[in-house]
Amino acid sequence: MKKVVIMGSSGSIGRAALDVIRKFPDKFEVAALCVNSNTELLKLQIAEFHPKIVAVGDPAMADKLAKELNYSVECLRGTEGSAIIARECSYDIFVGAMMGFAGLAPTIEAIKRGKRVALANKETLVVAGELVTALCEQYNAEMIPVDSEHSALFQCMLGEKIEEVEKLIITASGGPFFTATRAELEAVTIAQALNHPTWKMGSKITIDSATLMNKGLEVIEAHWLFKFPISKIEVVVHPQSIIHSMVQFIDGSIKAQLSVPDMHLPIQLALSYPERFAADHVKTNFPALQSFSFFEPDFKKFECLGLAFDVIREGGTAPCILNAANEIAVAGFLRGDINFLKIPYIVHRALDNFEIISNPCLEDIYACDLAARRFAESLIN
Ligand code: MN3
Repeated sequence: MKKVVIMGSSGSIGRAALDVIRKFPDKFEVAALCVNSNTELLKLQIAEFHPKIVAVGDPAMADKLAKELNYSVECLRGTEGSAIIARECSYDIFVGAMMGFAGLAPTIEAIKRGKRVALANKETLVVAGELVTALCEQYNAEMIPVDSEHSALFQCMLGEKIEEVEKLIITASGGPFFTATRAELEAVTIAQALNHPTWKMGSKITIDSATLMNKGLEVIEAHWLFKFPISKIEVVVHPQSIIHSMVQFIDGSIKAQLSVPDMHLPIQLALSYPERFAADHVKTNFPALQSFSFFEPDFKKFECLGLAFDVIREGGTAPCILNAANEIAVAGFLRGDINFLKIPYIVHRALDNFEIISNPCLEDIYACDLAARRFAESLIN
């Protein structure tokens, strides 16, 4: 029986992880759950999965929940709460499915204890890839990707030698504005941007998919996860989202991992690996799919994608600035304060505004994140 901690249990990945655990009650049990503020859903999850401890990011919501539960379950508060759980709780697998930069601190705690980290929070590798991968080696922690593209690359790489890999080909759905003109992008509404063609996800990642920043973050994530040079990572638009990514080898052979889009599949594998468990979450019917198509991404129209390649070449704190400015810009767009094309503009301006620190320590990363956020906020106001 593996004990699982889920950070971000109210989000789409966290809920899917609980679906997998529900299906395999003899394999997994829930040790702890963390949410940012959705305590209504957390209460239902506590009643069903009986974690010994939970954490709620919003301190007032945490206190309210502790009272409602009559203190029958330990309820930690604030951002420190999830870090305490990662550091002190008894568990085997840490599912990192929280949103944004907040995922970094608890993930580092789990790595330092040499746990298996099922990583869905891509920001952890984006902002601190060098540091985090070094810590994984130092503490012998195992990082298994949950992001569908990285799970695909991971599966294609099983049994292969990294030196025999020629390139990683990451597929992108292209998002809802794949065929839109630049003028149409200028006038995009929040509702249009939130209407993703193939995946149902949280609002931040859905906007990132519409700007292709999500694909950019995934390129950075793949670079660190597989320790692979950015010059050998390619993005190809594949609107059906059936091929989740591909690996091309030095002899020209290509391996791909396919299925209809369903996050249960990569989450289950991250929990069960090195085994595969029989499950019927995912049903792929080829005749019904009919056709696959592929296109080159438009770097001019989707500036965020090119910026992501740039920050990896620059290194140091550049990816951290990109991520912080993007989080603020996306929040601004979702509030209706800025238009869609202001998102890449703000990220670009933030990258131009700061000196890049090479080989940053964790304190540098925190300071850089805060400064880039403040700068991005000032551009919105
Ligand atoms: Mn993805």
